[in-house]
Parts: sequence; structure tokens; C-alpha cells
Amino acid sequence: MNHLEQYLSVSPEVRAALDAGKPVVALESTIISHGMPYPKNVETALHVEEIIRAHGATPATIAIIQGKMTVGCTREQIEYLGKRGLDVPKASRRDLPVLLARGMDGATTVTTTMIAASLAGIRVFATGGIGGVHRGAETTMDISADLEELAQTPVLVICAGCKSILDIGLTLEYLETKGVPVLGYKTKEMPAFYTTHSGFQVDYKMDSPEDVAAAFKAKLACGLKGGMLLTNPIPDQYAMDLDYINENIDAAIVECNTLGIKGKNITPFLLDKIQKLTGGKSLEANIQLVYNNVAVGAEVAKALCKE
Ligand code: PSU
Ligand code: MN
Repeated sequence: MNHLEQYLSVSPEVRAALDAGKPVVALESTIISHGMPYPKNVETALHVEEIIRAHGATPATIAIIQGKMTVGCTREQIEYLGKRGLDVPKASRRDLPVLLARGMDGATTVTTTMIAASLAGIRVFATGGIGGVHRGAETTMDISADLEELAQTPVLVICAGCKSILDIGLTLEYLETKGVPVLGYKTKEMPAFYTTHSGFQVDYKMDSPEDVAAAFKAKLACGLKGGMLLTNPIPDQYAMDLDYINENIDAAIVECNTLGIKGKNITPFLLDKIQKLTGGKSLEANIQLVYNNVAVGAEVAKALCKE
């Protein structure tokens, strides 16, 4: 019989931090291979790790490398994932068995990063944006596996809300049905990735990292399955003009439909198209909001480690 150790590799640094009860923040790799162009993707991924360290926590970038869920990628592995870009298969829950069995590489989405983090014993994961219910899902049924993962895997995910490539209202309805708490970091309004305004409210406004940690501890103590979503608004100085970004998102969706892009290629296509249409302005905002999220992630991880 095959065992988990065959498919899961935790770096010595991450293992030591977890064994000592120290804070660890998980990071995904689809954002590296599919979410940003090279070399900005690698620069961002490495700087994200520095920010987490500067806040006194240990970063754990997660990817599938040669058939192993690798928790705590090396600098060389991050460079490899960034350079190979779209040639690294995007790995969601359904892709895991075959990629692992065949010894392949995979860029982990929010879904698979949560799975690997949870298997390694990591409770906190910070990223840019999550997947959700796509606009038009009432006919396409395009709903990201990220939402189901939040419903079943006990990891706290910090993001800047979801992009309006998604139907934010339906995404919130789905999370409500699945019992996933949607929290706002120092805000009552759900942020919409590039902007702080979405017109939707979160369930609860969180006032501090300790406030978030206390809620997550209560959830774990009661054995309530699934994760929690902490939405953290992009800092004001980096936020984009609402009308400007929405016009570009609309144009990207029209092109996606015209070209007949389907399935797992939809999200990467839209992210890339929006970056091109905005001449890189959205990429800069994207990078800054990730930096902001990982800093909050480190503080929440620290708060969770306190008695
Ligand atoms: N949204 C973003 N940036 C991203 C993603 C989503 O703003 O990089 C990535 C994440 O890895 C997320 C995945 O888990 O896309 C969702 O893909 P899909 O919609 O195909 O489930
Ligand atoms: Mn999809």
C-alpha cells in the first residue's frame, strides 16, 4: 500500500517551525505559474517570503514537484515554477491523484494549497484572490473548487476578496450555504480585489489578528469542518479606479467568451488579459495586495500560536 509520505514532502525549516509550535504561513504556486508573468512572479514570490520572515513567521510556498506535494519550496524551485509558467499544469483537487502518481509537477491553486497545508499541519494560508462563482454560472455551472475546499478543509485563507470576473454576490451565497465564515479585516465591506468596494457586506468585521485567531480556535475546538475566509482590502494608495477596472474586466470576459475559452483555462486567461488591457497597472495592484495579505497572514499565524 502507498503512504502519504510518498506524496508529501515538508521542508526541514517548515517541519522545525511546526514542531516547535511556531507560526507558519502557507503560499500557493498557481499565482506564480499562472497568475503573473515572469520575472515579476518570481520576484513577488521571493519578496512575499521575506515579508513573512520580517514579521517573525516562516513561509511555506507549496507546489507539486515531481509527484510530491512540496511544502516549503526552495528558491530554486520557485524560480523553476516561475520560468516554466503555463507549462506547469494547474493543479486543482481533481488533478492531484494523477499528477502525484505520474511524478509530475503542478501549480497548486487555493484548493490544493489548502489540502497540502492541512496535511502538513499548517493552519494559515495567504494569497491574492480566490476562485468563486463565475458570472453566468447559472448556465455554465462554472464554480471554482476553491469554495468546496473552504467548506471542508480546516485552513484560514486570507485574500483581498474576489475579482469581479466573478459574481461576488453568488460567491457569498455559496459560502453561506456551505457554512464558511466570511470575515473582513478591519472592514465591514467585502473588498473586490483591485478595489476596496464591492457593495457587499462581510459576515463579521475583525478588529485584530487576535480577534481572527479566537474565531478560528473556536471553530476548531468545536470540530466544525472547513476553513474560514478573511478578506483584507487592498491599501488605499494602490486601489484602482472602480469604473476603469470594471470596464477592462468586462472586455476580458467578452473576449474569453468569443474565443470559447473553457474550464480551468478561464481564470488564467482573464487574469492575463486584464493585465495586458491595463498595461500592467493591475499587476502592480495585484502585487501590492498580496504583500499586504501575507503581512496580515503572518500576524494571524502568530496570534494563533499564542495560548
Ligand atoms: N484569482 C486571482 N488570482 C489567481 C487565482 C484566482 O485573482 O491567481 C488562481 C488561484 O490559484 C485560484 C485559482 O485558486 O486561480 C482558481 O481557479 P479556478 O477559477 O479555475 O477554480
Ligand atoms: Mn472554473
